[in-house]
Amino acid sequence: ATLTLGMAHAQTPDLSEPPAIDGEMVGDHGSHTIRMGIGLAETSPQYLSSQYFADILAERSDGRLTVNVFPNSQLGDDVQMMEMMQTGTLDMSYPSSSPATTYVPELAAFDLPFLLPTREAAVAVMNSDVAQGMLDAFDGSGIKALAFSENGYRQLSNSVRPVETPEDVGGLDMGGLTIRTMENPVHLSIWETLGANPTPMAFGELFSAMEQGVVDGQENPWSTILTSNFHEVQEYGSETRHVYTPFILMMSERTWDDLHPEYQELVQEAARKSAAYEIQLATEYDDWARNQLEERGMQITRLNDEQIAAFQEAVQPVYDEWAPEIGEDLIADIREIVDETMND
Ligand code: 2Q2
Repeated sequence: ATLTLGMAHAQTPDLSEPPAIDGEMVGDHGSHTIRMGIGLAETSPQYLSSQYFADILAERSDGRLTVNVFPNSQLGDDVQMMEMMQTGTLDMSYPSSSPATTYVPELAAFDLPFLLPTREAAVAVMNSDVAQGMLDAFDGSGIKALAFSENGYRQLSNSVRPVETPEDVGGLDMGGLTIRTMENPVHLSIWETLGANPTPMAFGELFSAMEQGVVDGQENPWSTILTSNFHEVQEYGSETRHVYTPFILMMSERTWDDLHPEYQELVQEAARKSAAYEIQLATEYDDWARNQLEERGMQITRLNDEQIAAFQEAVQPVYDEWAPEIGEDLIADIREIVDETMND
């Protein structure tokens, strides 16, 4: 992959190779070139797993299905690329679930803070019938939602001060931090509740907004912070793990409807396999990326159980406000899946 000029990308950890591509060759049902836009860099799990998706399609279709992946928000940001898939001007993308709540409001369950306490619980929820129901709910919107994978546990970073407590966010007399959020109402609510000044913004504009001091901070998984070089403009990190965000692998329904049923089956199979691989890569990246950020000068505060509990308590009003909107039953179903993984 050609590296983007001027953005010296971090190297990657020792990542697992993708599983060998096996399975039947599909029949000859014509050739398709699929354009896919993603937000992250070539070193990210999102990009590496998208290449694996492309390899499965090419190999199993004898080269008739080609996927060209455009990283670094080159084709637009999450909201724009979802609109482009709806109108059929873009074939695929891989946004977070958060900006997609405009299509499927139930996805906002994933934005509730501290709902998914462990990766095992998060993966169990993403692989559940409840989650499949959310993917199916896209049908008819112009977007075919194929699979969930891991964007990951979101961590707070900022350029002003170390953050250990909710008060450090709100700043009391110092004034609240200006925090960029995804374009999602629950995230706005989280940071308002913590006393920050939340500013929704497309991911592609975030680096320059931080560089120019338009925002003080943002929140994303460590691997995103590293592979997008945020440490160059963010001095302080706090291991808040306040939300676990999924990615959703998506295809334009126009593109999907154009594919022969045998090709559709292959796309769905390749989506599930590449999503599982992406979760494995994201897992291997997470702690490594945090350590890399520290090596590159970021001051990262790890929070102990009491400090996390203080954040959980401080954002309780978010549940009070949003649980009725999202659906108490849906949240209860998710909590049941979470509890099952915790009791094992
Ligand atoms: O904070 C964000 O916007 C990111 O977590 C993005 O949702 C994510 O990186 C996508 O832009 C990837 O296409």
